[in-house]
Amino acid sequence: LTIEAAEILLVRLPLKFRFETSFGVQTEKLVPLLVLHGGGLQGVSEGTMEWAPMYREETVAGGLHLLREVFLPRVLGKTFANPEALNAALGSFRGNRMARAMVEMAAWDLWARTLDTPLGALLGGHKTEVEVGVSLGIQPDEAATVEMVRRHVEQGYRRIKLKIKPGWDLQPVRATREAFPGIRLTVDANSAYTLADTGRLRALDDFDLTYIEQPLAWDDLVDHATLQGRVRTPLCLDESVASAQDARKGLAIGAGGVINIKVARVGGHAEARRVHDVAQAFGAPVWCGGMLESGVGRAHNIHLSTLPGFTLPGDTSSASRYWETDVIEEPLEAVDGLMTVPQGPGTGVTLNRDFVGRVSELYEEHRA
Ligand code: OSB
Ligand code: MG
Repeated sequence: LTIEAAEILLVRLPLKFRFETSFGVQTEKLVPLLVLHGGGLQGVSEGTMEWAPMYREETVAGGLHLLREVFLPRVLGKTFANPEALNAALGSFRGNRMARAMVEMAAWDLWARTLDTPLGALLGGHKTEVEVGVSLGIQPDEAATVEMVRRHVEQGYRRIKLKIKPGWDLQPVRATREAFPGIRLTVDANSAYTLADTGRLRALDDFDLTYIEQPLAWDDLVDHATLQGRVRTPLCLDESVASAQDARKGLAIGAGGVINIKVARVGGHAEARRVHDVAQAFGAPVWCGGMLESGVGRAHNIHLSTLPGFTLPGDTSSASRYWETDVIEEPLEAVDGLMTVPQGPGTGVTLNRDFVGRVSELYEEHRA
């Protein structure tokens, strides 16, 4: 695995829907892309940090700085035994896992292409299709929520996740549960509550939710354990699991019963697999989360989801829900809630150079 050159691109994609969460409203996605070149092949990854530190602490600008000044200089012109050896070259740096994951994930794609193997198979996955659900943003009222849910239930999505925030939680959940008594339903608060809201969160126990995702602070495990002692519904950890060690600590103290694994949030595929393995040891189901990825990140997510512990439907819904034009050539479309794993080596998808070249706000080539 020799890294001969790297390209950084930055694409701004308009979202087809207004996506409101407890931390804000998104109408477009700023997508940094990294291409690593070696042996006549290329590996591609996507940064999933937001433009501002709204989800976790990382930002697009911070990630680009780290790529240019810190991470790429340590891998360019070098040869590594495999992607884990490459990641070890970045191992002494703290945090900033989404930025590091850009290098690690592109290296996995490149390595899998070098070995002429699909990425999922290389990670140890066997599935040829993965179950997916949708994450639906906060709507103006109950009627709009139910209508939105209906459209996606009709498309066959295997799980509906509603974004909630203080003041907009029991209402959409009650309306949705009444309209669709049998669906797999979850909520995601993106850290909008505190233990002072325990009563309101406990009231969600009446609606047969599969889990309540990240109700408390983004950097907390301890309060989640206290809350889990007071609600029946399993808590699902998203923001507050940045590593396999976090997963171990969280599950050991009972901070939740489910983990949302986002490959970039934990620093790449190898760490994501370690989180998966820790969860399996605790008997905790995991699923693959999403960050409104373009086709590049979406394809990585699909491959990760082929690992056996991913027993709950993920967030990797059809790319056409999000974008008029994607940055890859292949469509990534779920049919009846099943996403087919792209065939071919690596992620199995190809950058649409034409489109990306036309819209990219940034183009840099880096060499040793
Ligand atoms: O918490 O899972 C989250 C999007 C951006 C930031 C955080 C989250 C999300 C989603 C969207 O829920 C999932 C998707 O459709 O990609
Ligand atoms: Mg979440």
